Amino acid sequence: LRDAGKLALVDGDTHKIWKILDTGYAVHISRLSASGRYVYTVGRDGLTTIIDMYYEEPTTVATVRLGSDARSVDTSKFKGYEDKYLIGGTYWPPQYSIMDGETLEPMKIVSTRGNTVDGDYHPEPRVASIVASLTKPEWVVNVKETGMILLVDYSDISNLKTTTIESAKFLHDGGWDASGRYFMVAANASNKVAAVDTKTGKLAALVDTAKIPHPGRGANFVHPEFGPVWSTGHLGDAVVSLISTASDDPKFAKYKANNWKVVQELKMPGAGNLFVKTHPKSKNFWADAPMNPERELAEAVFVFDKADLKKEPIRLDVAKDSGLPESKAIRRAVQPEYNEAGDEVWISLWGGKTDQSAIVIYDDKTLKVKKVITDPAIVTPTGKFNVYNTMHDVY
Ligand code: DHE
Repeated sequence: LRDAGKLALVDGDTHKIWKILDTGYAVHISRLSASGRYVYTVGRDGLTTIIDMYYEEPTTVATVRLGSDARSVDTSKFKGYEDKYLIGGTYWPPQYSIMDGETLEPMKIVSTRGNTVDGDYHPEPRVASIVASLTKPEWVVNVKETGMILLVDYSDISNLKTTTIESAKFLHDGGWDASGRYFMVAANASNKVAAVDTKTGKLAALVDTAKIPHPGRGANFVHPEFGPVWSTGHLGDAVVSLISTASDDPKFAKYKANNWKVVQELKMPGAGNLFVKTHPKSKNFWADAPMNPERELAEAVFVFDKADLKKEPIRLDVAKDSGLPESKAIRRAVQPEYNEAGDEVWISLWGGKTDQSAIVIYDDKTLKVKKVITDPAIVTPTGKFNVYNTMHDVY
């Protein structure tokens, strides 16, 4: 609940609000512990909170200030290290910190200052996305202004090993490909997506894309013609780019020639996309356009049929479907998020601080509204993080 500086925990079965807890200022993202017991939130003021969901009522059990400006946090997820450490990245100071996963005691503070991929010195490169590997004891830490991707190996914290991979400047958000081997991250102002091979610890590719890719964590599916793809929307172009991803699975060997190419651009009715999402059990692919200046695009989401992606997407008018009275201000439909079963899609209708906002829940098969949560406490909802899907990188 961005402008309220709070997090709402919502019961996915009953669609009822379970508890609302304070977080940092303009809370940004939430991540789940490997166990699924803890939620980690990070506010833009750097305040990170751990919420224990195994109490009678979810309870904030520890907090730490990572710095004064932050966007990203994740836990350690590799077998034997589950939730042992927490890592937080800051915009200011330019650094990442590693903390004890339970107490949040700081253990390591590592500056990101250094040279950019162009060779210039940068005094305050910001830490953008951080994602925990499930296949190795490491985090992928993306440094915006230098274009450096750090693979931080936490297996021996006292002898911290880091691989620094040169990619492209202005790294932002990203996610895993379906195999969990490649990390795909937007170098948004360079109109590129970097693919990092975490098995070899090297850059697998730099993919030229349409303008300003903005994937969130992206979306993975097996394309009927091109095989496994990871997708990103674009703030600067009216397309969704599908990038062919390599796979060790012999059944996908025939797609190898496509790897690391944009194999299709889905036509969106306008630019201003922030997030895309799909689910292995769904035949749909959802894309928002909250940053488009036109109301009929910003207040809607667009649903493609994965079996026929050339077909025009279905437009769902989220603001109208919310049943809320018309508003002069544009209420942005943002960030489709599936439930664990893959049969519901939750969309935030992000109104102004004093407007009534909503979370609109669609039936993924019928595209009909299943439920609208308009509790007055739901103030400026933006990101939603299904516990199971966020724990297991299902997107
Ligand atoms: Fe985000 C992800 C940075 C504005 C909602 N955003 C991210 C990530 C980064 C980032 C680095 C990846 C985190 C990760 O995976 O570890 N966001 C920034 C900015 O610098 C920017 C552009 C401006 C700012 O000053 O913060 C910005 N972000 C926004 C918004 O205005 C959004 C739409 C509403 C809000 O809540 O602030 C917004 N960002 C999100 C969401 C995610 C995110 C919901 C996670 C998406 C997911 O599904 O994982």
